[in-house]
Amino acid sequence: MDITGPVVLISDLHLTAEEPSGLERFEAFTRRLQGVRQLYILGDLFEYWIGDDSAEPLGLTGVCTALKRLHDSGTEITLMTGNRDFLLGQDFCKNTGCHLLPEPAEEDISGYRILLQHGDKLCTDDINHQQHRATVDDPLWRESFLNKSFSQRHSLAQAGRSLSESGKRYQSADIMDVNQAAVEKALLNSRCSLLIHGHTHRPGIHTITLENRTAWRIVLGDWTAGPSYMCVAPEQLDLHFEGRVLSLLQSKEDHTLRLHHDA
Ligand SMILES: [Mn+2]
Repeated sequence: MDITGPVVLISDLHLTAEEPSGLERFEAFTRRLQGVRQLYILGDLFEYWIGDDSAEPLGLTGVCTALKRLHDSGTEITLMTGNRDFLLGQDFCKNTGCHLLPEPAEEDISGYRILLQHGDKLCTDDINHQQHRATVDDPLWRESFLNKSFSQRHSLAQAGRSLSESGKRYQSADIMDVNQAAVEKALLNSRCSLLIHGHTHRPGIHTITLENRTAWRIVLGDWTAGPSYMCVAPEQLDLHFEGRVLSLLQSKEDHTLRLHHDA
């Protein structure tokens, strides 16, 4: 799989020392990114993160080193947090050379204005998840959590993870996907006709007809089957996942985008 664009977006790597092959895969991928102008990470880089003192005790210093090396080689790294690693903060960014990007964000990328989100906040049918997210987004909750000792935070996170794993088994496939009305609202509230998000682990490109325009929703894949990433170049957006490529190609005549499947 080729890295073709000056800007690359990834999400949902769910890196953890419990799966060393994932860490190796990420480090190898960052080496392939040398020369890329900008890397966006749209959340859930880590399976969990419980404060910026986590890297060493969680066995994740290699990831930080790989990011720092990439940054030092000239690639700008822009990081949005996800629902697993929402506690990534300024110390992590300082150590790795990343910029933190608040969610949602509208960014100018290779001539396109693109709405970026992790994606879980678009899954509005998942009421339990939205309640949990509202709790952990509260600055008072965060302050009190981060003031606990590392081992207390670790126990709480482990308990939360096992709850979330068992909870998922009882939810229907539909509930875990984005809500169409939430997607339309997010696009209408923005000046964008492109939305890129992750979280659902359902990579694909979907067209959306809004009141006044056609828009596209691009979903980044997770990394279970290998790196999934999006390259954004001035006339072409390529989504790589599971050994496939889906592309949006810009027409030379009217600058509209059309979907192209690989052979
Ligand atoms: Mn997520």
